[in-house]
Amino acid sequence: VSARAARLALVAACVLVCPARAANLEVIATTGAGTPLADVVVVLDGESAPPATPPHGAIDQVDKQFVPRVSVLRTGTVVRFPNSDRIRHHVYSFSPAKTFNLKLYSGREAPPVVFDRPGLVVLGCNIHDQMIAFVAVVDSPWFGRTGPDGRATLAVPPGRYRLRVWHPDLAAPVATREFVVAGASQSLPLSLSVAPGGRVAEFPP
Ligand SMILES: [Cu+2]
Repeated sequence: VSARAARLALVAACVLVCPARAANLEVIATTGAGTPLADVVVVLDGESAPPATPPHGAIDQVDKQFVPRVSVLRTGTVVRFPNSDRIRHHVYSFSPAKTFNLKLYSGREAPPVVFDRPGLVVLGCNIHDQMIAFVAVVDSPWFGRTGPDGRATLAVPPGRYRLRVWHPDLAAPVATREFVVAGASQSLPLSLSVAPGGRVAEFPP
């Protein structure tokens, strides 16, 4: 087989099985005052999603804080809870989407937790009241969380989606809306009003 024929066969195979090429969607989140806003969760729910390879994640405990404070995960993700502090923590959740209890432990003793249902899971530590973290569990593979610069980049195939936006400190919920991803890269500016210290914002179902 010549190299050219092999290349043509590869192209033909790809036309048959490769999904449409993903476009980069850049989320740029700021507060009303224009400050970059970290930990904004953006989810695009599409009509068909590729099957999940069993995904894994981790939520660490460092200096009596959960790291990261906000996670967004696909349903079915297996999450480890290493404890990097020299003191023990007791991680729990009363959230309906995942109720669990990792009794006082240190190091890597705690068994992993499978987040097997969509929804928001709020984590706490039984010993340290200030420890709080949020896990947004979603059925879609297309999601992101903004970093300290307020930005997140999602690779999403072109198509029509339902857009969900969430942050734990949202002053008012952001309405879900239809969002069209074109073939080219595009940006999604989000100006969000947050009220830290208030009630945890409801995660849009
Ligand atoms: Cu603790």
